[in-house]
Amino acid sequence: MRNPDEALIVIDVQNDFCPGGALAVAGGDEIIARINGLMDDFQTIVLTQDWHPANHASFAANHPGAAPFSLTEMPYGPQVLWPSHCVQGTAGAAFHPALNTDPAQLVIRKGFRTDIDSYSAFFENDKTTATGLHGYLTERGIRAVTLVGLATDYCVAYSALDAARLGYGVRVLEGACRAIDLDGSLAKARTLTQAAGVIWAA
Ligand code: VGL
Ligand code: ZN
Repeated sequence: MRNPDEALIVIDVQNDFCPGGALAVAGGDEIIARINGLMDDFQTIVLTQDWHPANHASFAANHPGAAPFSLTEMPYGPQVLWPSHCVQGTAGAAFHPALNTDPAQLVIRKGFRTDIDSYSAFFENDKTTATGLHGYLTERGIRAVTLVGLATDYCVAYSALDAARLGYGVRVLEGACRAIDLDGSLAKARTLTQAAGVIWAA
């Protein structure tokens, strides 16, 4: 059992990020058995769920002429335009059926505001709109977080960076994550988060 001041944060283990899904991450489903096992070690477990309205600004389909995986400029900075994914209430947005959701005490939904994407479990992509997770973890006395899930180089890495900036001890278990790896995004994510003090473990 880990210390009671440590939380396991399971990022976006949803059907659309697994093989066959709308924004499938290669091998996304391979991590689920290990994540289920890790849950036995933690007393605080949080799941995040990417949860977009169909007209979400991060969807290429909502930008006429734009190709999926191209970049656009949002008021808060550059934004990748994704294939439509994790639309609220759809099967693609549901947790993968193999994920054990029973031990989780909190599900944080993110990306539900039409005009802002939200990679991080703590802040939306404008870097100021809070999801409420920091308040929850603070009230539960959590000082360190272990991050696992999908995708390593987007939602996991952005969550890790914010957690480090908020003062948590942060560990990413890379073997319990899978990456999209778009234009070197995985290497960039590793460099940025390590510079912020995030520990990458197998
Ligand atoms: C994610 C791209 C778009 C993720 C979510 O979970 O990493 N990536 N929405
Ligand atoms: Zn998304």
